[in-house]
Amino acid sequence: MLSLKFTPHVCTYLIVFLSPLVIRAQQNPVFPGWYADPEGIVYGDRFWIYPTYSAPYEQQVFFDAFSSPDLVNWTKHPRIIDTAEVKWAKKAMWAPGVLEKDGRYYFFFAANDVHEGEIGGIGVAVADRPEGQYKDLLGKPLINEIVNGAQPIDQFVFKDKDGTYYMYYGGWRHCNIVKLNDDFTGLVPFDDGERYKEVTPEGYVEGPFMFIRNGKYYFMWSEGGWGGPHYKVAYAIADSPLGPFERVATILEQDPEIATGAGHHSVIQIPGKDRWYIVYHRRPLGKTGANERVTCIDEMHFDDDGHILPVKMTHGGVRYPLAQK
Ligand code: FUB
Repeated sequence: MLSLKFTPHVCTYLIVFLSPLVIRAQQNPVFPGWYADPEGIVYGDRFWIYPTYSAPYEQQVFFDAFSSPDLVNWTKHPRIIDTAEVKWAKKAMWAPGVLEKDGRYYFFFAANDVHEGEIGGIGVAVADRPEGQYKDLLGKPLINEIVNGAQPIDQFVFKDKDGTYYMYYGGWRHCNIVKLNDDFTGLVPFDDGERYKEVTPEGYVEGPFMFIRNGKYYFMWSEGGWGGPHYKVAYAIADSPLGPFERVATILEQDPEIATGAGHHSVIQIPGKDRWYIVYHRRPLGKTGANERVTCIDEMHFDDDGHILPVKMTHGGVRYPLAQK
């Protein structure tokens, strides 16, 4: 029978070669606390995640951010913006969408769970650093009105190949696309004079996301109710940022071995590489509270035809040291 003596040499071997496995075994969720709707992005040599603080609406009065050099070790940046700064926001601060432009960091968000005739909707803030402090850019919502039945929440800002900035947004099963002006202070009409175009795909509920791979536009969204177990993510592939978006398949959903309610995601591409990670929230097994949502990351792969393969949710999660690109 093989016997193993724990000599100093063997102990060193175990620590060096097995510790990454131990870390992987504990990696999802990526940071502690109830956090949902995570927007992941690479700024310079760090990964960033900007999530919703998942709590009753009246307690959702701020945003925290998280940064990491390797998708494993995360630093919390508390309260990068709150309702004291955004005077029109009272509650339900949700689902950041972020980007850098000309050395400034823009932070789009929704507030107030707005309904017809109320103040609220999609706002935009700006800072000189990814961790803020963010300042409300307009002093009022960028989009307050309800157009085409879409609640103004869950915005995602997308820079097209030609430099045009589009924003996809919408709850209540409707998705609109708008064009943003250069300083993100307003909307620019499309060529036909319209400012809003509905691009809702079959099954869409909320949480739109867009990326380009090999020249194709991948449009993604969440389906089902975010408070329940059946929440999931689906996608379409198109030749234009305006669609049409024909539903291809579900790529993320509950797994009885891992978690329920998986959805409202974003996607991180390692710069310059065909390497992709899905950043999403899910509900731990045994939990049923709507706000019991945690932020996780897993790998996202494509088949040879460019279709997204179903994501395998894990407890182990991922690791990618940006310094070793
Ligand atoms: O977290 C608040 C809301 O839950 C988001 O805006 C929706 O997309 C859903 O995830």
